[in-house]
Amino acid sequence: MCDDESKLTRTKRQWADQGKFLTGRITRPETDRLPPGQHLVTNWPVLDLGQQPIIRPESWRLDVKGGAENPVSFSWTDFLALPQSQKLSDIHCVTTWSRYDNRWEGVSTRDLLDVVVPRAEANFVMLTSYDGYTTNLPLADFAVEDAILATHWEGRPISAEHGGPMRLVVPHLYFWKSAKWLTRIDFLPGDQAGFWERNGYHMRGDPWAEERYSDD
Ligand SMILES: Nc1nc2c(c(=O)[nH]1)N[C@H]1C(S)=C(S)[C@@H](COP(=O)(O)O)O[C@H]1N2
Ligand SMILES: [Mo]
Repeated sequence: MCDDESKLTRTKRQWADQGKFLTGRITRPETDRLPPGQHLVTNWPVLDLGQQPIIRPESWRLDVKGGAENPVSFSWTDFLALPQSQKLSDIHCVTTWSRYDNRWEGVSTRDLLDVVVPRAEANFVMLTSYDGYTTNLPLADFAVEDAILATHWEGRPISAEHGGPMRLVVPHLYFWKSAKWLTRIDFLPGDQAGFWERNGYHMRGDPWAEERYSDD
């Protein structure tokens, strides 16, 4: 236990030294809330590859595998036993819609990282979902304060079409990085392209910099 804690503290200090937790959270004036090229919607469109898996809680798993000091395969019960958080954030989809003030509940990515502890050499994350979807992002972006492995939206369980029972939400990147039906997380030393990233989309996807396509 002592050993684990010193390892965790060491990892966190390394992240702090590298500025890993400093990049995502940006305070903006209300008038500057909509990123360039976006328009506001009040509905919540559904976008995916067209195959929406239905996962029963008994068979659901979240496997945190590659690049973790403490690899864990979470059952639904294990996952609900992690510390629970609430976040309020805006959605920015690369197809140009944005939706303000979404209230999420679930497990913050930081609380997950505290348990699994990425290895010191981990700098990127690969996410894999039940529909075969993959997407990649820097560990620093995955680890921002308002990123959440969400089970609830506006006080209700997230519907199957929006990625229930659990989806990632990383609000400061385009929404394609927010994997629905997430089932596997791998930490990698180098960046690897996920599904849309192999199909012409940007490796990072910052809406404020309009990082839409790979040649931007
Ligand atoms: N598993 C999975 N996650 C996914 C996708 C997908 O096809 N499969 N599509 C992405 C894209 S392109 C967007 S815009 C958002 C859409 O989420 P929503 O349908 O809840 O609006 O999910 C992202 N996460
Ligand atoms: Mo999207």
